[in-house]
Amino acid sequence: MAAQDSFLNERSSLTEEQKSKGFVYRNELPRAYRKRLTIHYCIIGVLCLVISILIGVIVIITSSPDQILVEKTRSHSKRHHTRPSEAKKHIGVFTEITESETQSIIKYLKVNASLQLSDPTTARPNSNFVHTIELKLAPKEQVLKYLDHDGPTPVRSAFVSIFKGASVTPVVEEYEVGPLPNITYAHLLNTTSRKTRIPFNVRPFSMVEFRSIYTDILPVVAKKANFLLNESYGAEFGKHCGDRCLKFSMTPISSAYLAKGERKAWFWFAYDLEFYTLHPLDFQFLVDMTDINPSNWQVQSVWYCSTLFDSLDELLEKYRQNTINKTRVPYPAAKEEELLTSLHLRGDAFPKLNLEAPRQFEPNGPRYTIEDDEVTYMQWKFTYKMSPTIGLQLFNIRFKGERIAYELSMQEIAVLYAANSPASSMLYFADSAGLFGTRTRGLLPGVDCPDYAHFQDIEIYTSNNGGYRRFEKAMCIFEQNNLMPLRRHRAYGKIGAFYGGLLDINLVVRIVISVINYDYVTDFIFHTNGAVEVKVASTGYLASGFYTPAEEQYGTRIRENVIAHLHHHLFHFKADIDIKGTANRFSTWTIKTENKTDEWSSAPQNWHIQTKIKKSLKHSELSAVHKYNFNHPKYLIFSNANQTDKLGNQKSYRLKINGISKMKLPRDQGFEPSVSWSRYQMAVTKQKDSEYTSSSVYAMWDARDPVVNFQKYLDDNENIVDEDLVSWITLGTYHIPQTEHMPNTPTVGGHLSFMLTPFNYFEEDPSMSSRDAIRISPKDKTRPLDGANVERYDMPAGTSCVKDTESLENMLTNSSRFLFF
Ligand SMILES: *[C@@H]1O[C@H](CO)[C@@H](O)[C@H](O)[C@H]1NC(C)=O
Ligand SMILES: *[C@@H]1O[C@H](CO)[C@@H](O)[C@H](O)[C@H]1NC(C)=O
Ligand SMILES: *[C@@H]1O[C@H](CO)[C@@H](O)[C@H](O)[C@H]1NC(C)=O
Ligand SMILES: *[C@@H]1O[C@H](CO)[C@@H](O)[C@H](O)[C@H]1NC(C)=O
Ligand SMILES: *[C@@H]1O[C@H](CO)[C@@H](O)[C@H](O)[C@H]1NC(C)=O
Ligand SMILES: *[C@@H]1O[C@H](CO)[C@@H](O)[C@H](O)[C@H]1NC(C)=O
Ligand SMILES: *[C@@H]1O[C@H](CO)[C@@H](O)[C@H](O)[C@H]1NC(C)=O
Ligand SMILES: *[C@@H]1O[C@H](CO)[C@@H](O)[C@H](O)[C@H]1NC(C)=O
Ligand SMILES: [Cu+2]
Repeated sequence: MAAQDSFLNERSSLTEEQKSKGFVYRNELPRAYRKRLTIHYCIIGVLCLVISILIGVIVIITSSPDQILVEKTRSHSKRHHTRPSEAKKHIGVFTEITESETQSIIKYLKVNASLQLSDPTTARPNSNFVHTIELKLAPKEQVLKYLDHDGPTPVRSAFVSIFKGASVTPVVEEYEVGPLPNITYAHLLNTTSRKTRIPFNVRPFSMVEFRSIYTDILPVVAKKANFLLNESYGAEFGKHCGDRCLKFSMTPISSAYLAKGERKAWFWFAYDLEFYTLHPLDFQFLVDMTDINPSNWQVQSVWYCSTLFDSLDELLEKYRQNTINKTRVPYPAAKEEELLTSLHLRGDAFPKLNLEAPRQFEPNGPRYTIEDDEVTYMQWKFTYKMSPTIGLQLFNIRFKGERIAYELSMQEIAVLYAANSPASSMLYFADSAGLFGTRTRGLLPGVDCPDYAHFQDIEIYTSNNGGYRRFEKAMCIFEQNNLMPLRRHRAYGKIGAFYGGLLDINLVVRIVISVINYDYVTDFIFHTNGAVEVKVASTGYLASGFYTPAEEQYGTRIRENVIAHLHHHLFHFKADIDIKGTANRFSTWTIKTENKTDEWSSAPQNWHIQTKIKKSLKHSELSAVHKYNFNHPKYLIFSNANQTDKLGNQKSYRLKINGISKMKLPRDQGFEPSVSWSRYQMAVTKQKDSEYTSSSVYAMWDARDPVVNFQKYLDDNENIVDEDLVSWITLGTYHIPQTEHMPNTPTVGGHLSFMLTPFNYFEEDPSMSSRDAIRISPKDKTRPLDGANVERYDMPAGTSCVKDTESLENMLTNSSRFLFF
């Protein structure tokens, strides 16, 4: 990711995609064939309608629980539609702060004259304004009492961050405001787990600050340097650039690389073409933004043509005097459609015929329900919430009525670059500064999620969006099968032939976080066997820099003047796991090697080497940190010691991590303290309400003294035996770019994931109760090749809406040879 104002702004690449889609779909079929296809589909459409009417009738006259579920679903989630905002929204313990609550909070705070609050749409950096408002989750113990034991409704309050640029000592303060809806207090949060009075120089960027960058910095630089920019690159910055324009990017500098109290950023120019992060130029300038008054911000160093100048004036003077090297790059000649950096179709188009790609559909409509923020799917139930800062959080995740996890959420996305030039080498991004809740929107039906998915709008308050706003299609929920058997067995042969199989059918909650150039697709996947999986993949554009030989070892030259730099993607997740209650323990089961004497062996060599399990209960937070070691393969097990099955197995869930990555920055050096969580592939802490998140919106700036220091959560080294435990998982990967990452990096091969999967928790696989399974048994056990019965557990035998395929019944009725031979 490269940082500039679109960190906060909507970007409009969709229209481009739609344009290119029109091109893809141009008709290449002979006219007659085209007509036939159309008619065929029309008939199918009518058939579908008839079938769904029939199903509707069946639903009404029969009353098996599953069918009632189908009926309920229909009235709740409308396909292709987001739910309208209800006037009287049900407010649960996990419900994000509502519009009317936001109004009350703002009103309450505005009454307090000492806060001098400005409206964020007109505020300046030296004003006070409310940056974010979100739910302050009630203490877990209270929430559980309320949920499980009819306890009192916990007091509802909000977590409010206020930028106080107008203070004598400018500061960001974090308040708790409550109780909602009839507010009586707004007090500074009181916790030792994070700073709640934050030095102003480590504040996250805001629309307010960007407005000043546009008015106080860029015009000054452009006015002086546009002639140089035009001579060097054939383009200019500002209003009068015509059709050859430059765009700026911004690299905020972590406090680790600055004197105490300073706030600085590198800016650099790129061609304003699709897409500008692949069109960087070698003009970078450093701005001191420490002063709260933007008119005192100063351009300091300038980097141009691989040379660092002490000031813009020095560069311009030497440039005019011709005493320095000059860059001469022609403005890209190609039409935008032909640029290798654009997302328009190009090359030898395929497929040759206008035949649609395979896709999934729901034959009988959705099989899940969404009531307020609660999703029910088969044996699963959970509540979702979209926080402006953290983004999507899932709460109270239950399987068969038992809580498996109290919270599951992403905490941070970091991208750490390496480079020679100043602006690129200072790129250390902690993306939550861009406010994840506002980065998720605009999911495209049929591409980002299946067209039959439920698309959910969200509403949140942030100053960056000028107040309480709705973001459309911010998340989607859909059921799918991933075309992989969850389980199957084909027992073949003359005796005992049978077949049993079940697809991995699951429910997906998906968001795509777009942060300038990168798009992070994050899925929460609920499988029918009681496993819940979290998966993230990145796509979108690379960030890049101007190529010089000095950049060679930091990346891949992907075009004449462009190098895409090596970078490290890191993702941090929170999984508040609860196994049969909150008193849990964590053990590692390590695979060891033993040298064993085989007493029964008659060979002269009577010993043999084999593996064995060593179970090790972890007693304290520091002893439970997981640093992957190839020599010691491990299972990570969360158990309830008091819940053993009759065989003595402790009921447990296993955490399986698929996407470990080694942090190569030394501990406590540079940016590293802001992402101290990345020291561990997994860590376990005793649950504390105050240790709510592992990162913060300040992480991009605060390395000198992190606002949230995850390491501190571990350093008190609490006992973790039979305690309420939280697991923190780091996923990551290094990217060394390649030319094929133009224009976009693919998600293919890039999925990182972890999974919570039952481990001796159930006596047998819970998916055994799935009526989506199929069993095939020979009609006559002694003659397995002479026909077999298909058992579908009363499920419909398949709606042939899209294409007539031979039914399994037909295929198997007189010969099952292909299966059992
Ligand atoms: C007003 O805000 C200040 C902090 O700026 C706080 O100390 C004071 O208690 C607030 N007054 C009321 C009535 O909430
Ligand atoms: C809040 O105040 C309103 C109006 O005064 C009152 O009707 C309502 O019951 C109060 N709500 C709570 C939760 O106290
Ligand atoms: C913070 O909370 C602690 C414990 O609840 C209390 O002793 C202390 O006085 C509080 N500090 C402030 C500044 O409110
Ligand atoms: C840049 O320079 C070219 C060539 O001198 C000139 O035609 C053009 O108008 C300049 N661009 C701007 C925006 O002034
Ligand atoms: C200009 O570039 C050349 C070739 O890269 C280099 O040898 C020379 O030192 C540079 N001159 C200045 C003034 O930087
Ligand atoms: C295993 O034990 C036997 C008998 O003590 C010994 O001779 C042999 O070297 C051992 N092998 C290894 C690999 O340690
Ligand atoms: C486990 O059960 C024993 C006996 O019922 C009880 O004393 C103990 O507190 C329980 N421990 C936990 C962690 O629940
Ligand atoms: C299966 O065999 C029966 C009896 O011989 C026959 O009537 C039927 O048409 C056959 N079905 C298929 C699909 O071949
Ligand atoms: Cu990458």
